[in-house]
Amino acid sequence: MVERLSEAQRGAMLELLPEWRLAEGREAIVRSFRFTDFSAAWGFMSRVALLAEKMDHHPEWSNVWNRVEILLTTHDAGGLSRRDVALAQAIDAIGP
Ligand code: H2B
Repeated sequence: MVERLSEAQRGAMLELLPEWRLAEGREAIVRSFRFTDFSAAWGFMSRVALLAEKMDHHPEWSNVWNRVEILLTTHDAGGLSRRDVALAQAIDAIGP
């Protein structure tokens, strides 16, 4: 079982992840990406999907043509955990 971060830990986490913001209405972080076209957006999503599967931690996300919205939270913890931080950092390293 993965532990939910404390409020202080959440604050420290956000400092590590300047591109991410807290979601409204639920304990989660979100980031929006914009690419040149659908092909670039889908390529990015494919890379994130392989990473997520390897990390056994999966995003809630959506895509509209060149835009990708990613929301991270840990369902097993009922909020944010270090797994969200790890996946967010790995996603940041991929792109756009
Ligand atoms: N992804 C996310 N975002 N939160 C989880 O709690 C989670 C997951 N749990 N991916 C994993 C899979 C769990 O269900 C499996 C059994 O390890």
